[in-house]
Amino acid sequence: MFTSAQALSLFPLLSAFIPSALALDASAMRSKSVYQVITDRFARNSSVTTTCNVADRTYCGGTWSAIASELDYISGMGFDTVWISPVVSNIGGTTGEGESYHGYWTLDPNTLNSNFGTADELRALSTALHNKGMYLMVDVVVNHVAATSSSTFTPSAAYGPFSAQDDFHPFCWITDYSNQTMVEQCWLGDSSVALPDLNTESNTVKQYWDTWITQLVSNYTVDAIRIDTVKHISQAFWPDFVNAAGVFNQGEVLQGDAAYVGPYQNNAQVNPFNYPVYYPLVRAFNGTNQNLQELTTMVSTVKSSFNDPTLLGSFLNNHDNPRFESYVADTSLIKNAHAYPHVSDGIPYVYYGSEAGFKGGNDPDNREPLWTTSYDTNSDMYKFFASLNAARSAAGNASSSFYTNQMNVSTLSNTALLVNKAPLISVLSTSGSSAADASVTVPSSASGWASNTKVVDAVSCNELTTDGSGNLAVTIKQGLPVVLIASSQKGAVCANGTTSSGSGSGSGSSSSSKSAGEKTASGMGLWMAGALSAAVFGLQALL
Ligand code: ABC
Ligand code: CA
Repeated sequence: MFTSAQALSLFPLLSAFIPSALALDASAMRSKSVYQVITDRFARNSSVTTTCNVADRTYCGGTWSAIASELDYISGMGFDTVWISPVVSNIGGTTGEGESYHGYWTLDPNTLNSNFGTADELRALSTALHNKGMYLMVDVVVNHVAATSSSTFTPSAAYGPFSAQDDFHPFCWITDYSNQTMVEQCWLGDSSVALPDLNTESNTVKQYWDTWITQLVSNYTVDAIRIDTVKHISQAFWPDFVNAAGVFNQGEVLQGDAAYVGPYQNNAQVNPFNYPVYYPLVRAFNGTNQNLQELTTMVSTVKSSFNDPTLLGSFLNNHDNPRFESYVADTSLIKNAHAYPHVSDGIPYVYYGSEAGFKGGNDPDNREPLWTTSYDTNSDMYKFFASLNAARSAAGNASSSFYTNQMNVSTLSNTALLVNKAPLISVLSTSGSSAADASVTVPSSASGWASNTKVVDAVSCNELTTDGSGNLAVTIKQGLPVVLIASSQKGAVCANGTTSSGSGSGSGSSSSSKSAGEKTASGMGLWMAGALSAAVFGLQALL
């Protein structure tokens, strides 16, 4: 079986007309592993040398074309999908909260943010990713635009399509997050930067956005979208929007209560980030010997609250929360916490800089420039993420149901968590790096392993063998995570050696696996139909 890129290279003429992308649907997305960047902070042209002070909240010079130049750095850790900041033009100048460098302060959704590059450069990033068998995820904001003051804000042509008073909900601040009508119809922001709330119940606004997302995806060959502020728009808005997008969506419903977040997946066709697990996950590893009960209970709650927990976005860090590393310095606790999203249900997301040991706290401190690290591919954490991605891909290759089967999570001791997502079985520890060696047993009843089965730990690359009953004795050393898979996968997870977390084997491995639902031949047909109809009807590009 050859890849789309290879297929297209056989037909150079065709490939000139058909985007080489294989847009991601839900089933294809399950096998993906996402690296999140802040476009302004991930990479910039080397000719720009100004200092980037995060506290200033100003543009630091990151661009789409500079991201395209660092794709090997990302794929070298085994990530195959890149989530970039919102791409549309934002309010200019400075505010009480600095500049719009993060991209969430929309001015005109019909034009691009020129700080990040041109339309051709965005397309070139998309193409560069696809040529490497990688995927582009774009962040989209449809809840609001931005203004420097709530009282002086007036809809005008500057806001592109949103120039009428009726396009907006009347001004009021969101002051009570338990009042859902207020959450949906009042404004986010504050006296420095107001986020005028769009009247997404209006047919004009709704239809604009549906057309906009179809064209954005098509114009830039976007493979998946991250949707901002999902809970600030009524659930009824979303099904048409996500269908118009036609690609996988991961949505931000910033709430820790699974009962609140669940309906967005179950009714509104949005796949939320797993904020319900995020908070207990941070607390579980926030210091040694934390109680693990809250996390195991939440895993059960999530299972009963969501139609499909395997499509949730699993993360430890992102651009809105203090980095985990700002709470915890112990490298073993950090590794265990980072392992969780990779070895559990859902699509793993890693926020840029986690591999570089960044430890910024609250926004804006958690948005450090990455160029100061010289894109070091030899750091312990860089290699650790490569091992995690390799283990996850190996499990997906070993079992067709790996991504869709739901895990079981339980405790093996007060400090050891068993994450059982066969054929990947992990023991995560809260004991910290200075703890004495500790032994736990993974029972055959949980793992399903037969007697005398050889397994390998993708982190240490040590091999272990089950006993005559199929039970496995695991020694936790220095509080490090243990990520186990059948030894037949050793070549995939520990290609270069037998010791250390740095197997360095993750390069490109996860992008090589294609799951059953991936749009291959038929997807190409769709793209061809799209290209033809665009040519025939002269489809007007909004962007
Ligand atoms: C700016 C400054 C910040 C300053 C802030 C007030 O203003 O930079 O330093 O603190 C963008 C920028 C930000 C900017 C904001 C506002 O715009 O990135 O730098 O902050 O101008 C999304 C994006 C986010 C983006 C926006 C706006 C939305 O991911 O990057 O911000 O487009 C709410 C929204 C959520 C939003 C988030 C920032 O604010 O719902 O969509 N994120 C509670 C509420 C949440 C609320 C959260 C805010 O507080 O329920 O709705 O998020 O802190 C749990 C509970 C949760 C609770 C948390 C705190 O605790 O279960 O409900 O969340 O236990
Ligand atoms: Ca709203």
